[in-house]
Amino acid sequence: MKMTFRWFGEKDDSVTLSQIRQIPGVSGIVGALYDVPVGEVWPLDEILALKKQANDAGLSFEVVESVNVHEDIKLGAPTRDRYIENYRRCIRNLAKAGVKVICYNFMPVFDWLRSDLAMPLPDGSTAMAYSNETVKKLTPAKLAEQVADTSNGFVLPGWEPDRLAELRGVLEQYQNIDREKLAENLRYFLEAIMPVCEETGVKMAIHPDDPPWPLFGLPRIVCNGEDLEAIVDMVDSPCNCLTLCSGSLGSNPENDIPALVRRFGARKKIAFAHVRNVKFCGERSFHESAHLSSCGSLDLYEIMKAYYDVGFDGYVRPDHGRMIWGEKARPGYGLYDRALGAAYLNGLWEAICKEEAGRR
Ligand SMILES: [Mn+2]
Repeated sequence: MKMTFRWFGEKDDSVTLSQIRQIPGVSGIVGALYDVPVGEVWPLDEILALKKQANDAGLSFEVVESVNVHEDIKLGAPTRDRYIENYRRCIRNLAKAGVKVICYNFMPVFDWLRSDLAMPLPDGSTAMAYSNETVKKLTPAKLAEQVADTSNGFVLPGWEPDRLAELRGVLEQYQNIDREKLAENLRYFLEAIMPVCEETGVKMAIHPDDPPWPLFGLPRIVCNGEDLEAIVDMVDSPCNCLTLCSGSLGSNPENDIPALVRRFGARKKIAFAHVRNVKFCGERSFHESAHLSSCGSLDLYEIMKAYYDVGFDGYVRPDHGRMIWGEKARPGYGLYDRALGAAYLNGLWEAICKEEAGRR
């Protein structure tokens, strides 16, 4: 298990590389080039500069989150081949810089979605939350506005202004896209990029839909075990893998996360593990919590035990944290609570390893 930490770059993150370097057990960053427009090729020199920054700080850079998939690819538009070719070139450039895993998602229009970016918790911290009642009353445009207003001044990935400016047009384009069509477009994309992945050894790791249910009538195809199975079986390649995000999938109580880890870990399909906790608070409603099992609805010990049992040796990172100790940071991505999360996951892992070693 290689513990990593997401970093948004020098210009756009309140957290520094030297702070990340001091979190015990964290050996690398998960990064991206955030100023390259979706659909364009990431320049090799810029990727190498990011890698050098990380390496100079004593951290590796082997995981990218995310290379976003252009909307035309998801829509299956006639222009998709140009964007797919760019994606292939991007994979090659990332491979040249030593990147091993690319996290991506295939969510129409909206990346992750929350109704509240700073819900107060009883201990005085705040966390991101999703209330079905609230979202039902909002239009996509209203929700986008609300996210922009409450993001502490950061532009959140998936919620870039240029993307939101085209919101209405894009939503209309999806009117003829159902689940089957969207899945077919994913298959087309994967078939086109897998040869490059196999040649370069780069694994594509799809992130589950967040939250894992349909929104505003848009189709969703990465919501549960059945969906994940359909995707890994869609194109048979060792590079067609998953980012198993416990918090995203775990927002639906019907998703048994340890069982999913065992099911796909045994097939070596989990390239990247996002591990965090959520607390259920009603039908399709939840808030994010501290990583500890006792703070949320998921059993993090059972999740880490499942990773151990399948011999997981991929990349892991603590996922969203709460905002604590007065920190002002990108919602979900402050330093303190994620560092506590990493320490906790490392603690669970050490205990599981020693317990199992004693058994043998
Ligand atoms: Mn995640």
